[in-house]
Amino acid sequence: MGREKHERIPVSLKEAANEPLQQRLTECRGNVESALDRLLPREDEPPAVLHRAMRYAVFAGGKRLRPFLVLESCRAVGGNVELAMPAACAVEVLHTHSLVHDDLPCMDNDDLRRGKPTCHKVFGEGMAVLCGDALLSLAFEILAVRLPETGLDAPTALRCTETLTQAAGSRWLAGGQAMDITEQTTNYTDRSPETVLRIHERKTVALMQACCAIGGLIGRTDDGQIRRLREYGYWLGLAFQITDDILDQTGDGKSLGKTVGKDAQQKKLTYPMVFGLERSRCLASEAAQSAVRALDSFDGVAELLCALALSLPERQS
Ligand code: GRG
Repeated sequence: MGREKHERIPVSLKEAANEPLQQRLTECRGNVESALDRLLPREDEPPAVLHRAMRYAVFAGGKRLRPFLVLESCRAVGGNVELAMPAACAVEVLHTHSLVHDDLPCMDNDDLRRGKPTCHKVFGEGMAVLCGDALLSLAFEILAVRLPETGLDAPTALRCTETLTQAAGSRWLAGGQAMDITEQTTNYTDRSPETVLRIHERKTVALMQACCAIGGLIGRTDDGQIRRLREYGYWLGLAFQITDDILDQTGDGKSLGKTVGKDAQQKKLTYPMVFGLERSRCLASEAAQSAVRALDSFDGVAELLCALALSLPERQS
């Protein structure tokens, strides 16, 4: 009502859309980091070393893409973005948990994350395991306690919690990591497109879909819109992870803030391994365009979500 119908962003105009996108991403990062600062235990609260580790991992940097998806999905359905801030923080805290555990010697054994030494390199392995555990627990505490405090109704807050719980569990995020590890130990005997897709859907896509759905839920939209946001999240997450695979081969470690070339070294099943680099680039771009198409019926109010999707295959960090 009273909102002009905007043209959908044509792919060729994606650069033009980048400035507002960059502005909103910067604004989102600032707001989310201030909110995270209020939600995380203080560094001097005992046990101080654990709280220092949690803050180190959360504030080491990071694009804050998942909170952006929560907030922008809420905005796109006309919701009150302020009500979505605790959920935006919860998904970032859960994501950081997964990074801390992913970097452990028993998993990917990485020394560098977000341009800094990984949590276990600074605090030791035992403390990094506990830091990850405490972050996972904090993510759900934020949803259970802080989200209802905004005045959001209890059934909606519960649906948000259910959405994140499912996305994180053994069928999705944790399950994707399990498949990833299994592929490495079996020396990637199965190099099929179906298998790499199954892993990516779990390891990366599911959480991004959950972020979009949670934003829509807090915006109190209908099931049809939630379905469209989920579909957008699916294609966006796929474009993101295919590009991540490509950047691990072709990217610059300094911009990425992590060691490159690890996928090949650890014999990970990736898109470039299955499809080659050129085809992978096309698939990332097609996935980004499918994300935009999923939001066709939003009539321009989801411009920045579309711009984000189109920017992903070009990303360097
Ligand atoms: C959540 C119960 C539970 C278990 C987690 C360790 C683990 C199980 C999963 C690891 C999943 C993982 C690290 C997937 C990779 C996804 C990915 C490409 C992360 C990098 O995301 P960016 O680039 O990172 O958005 P920043 O640092 O910008 O936030």
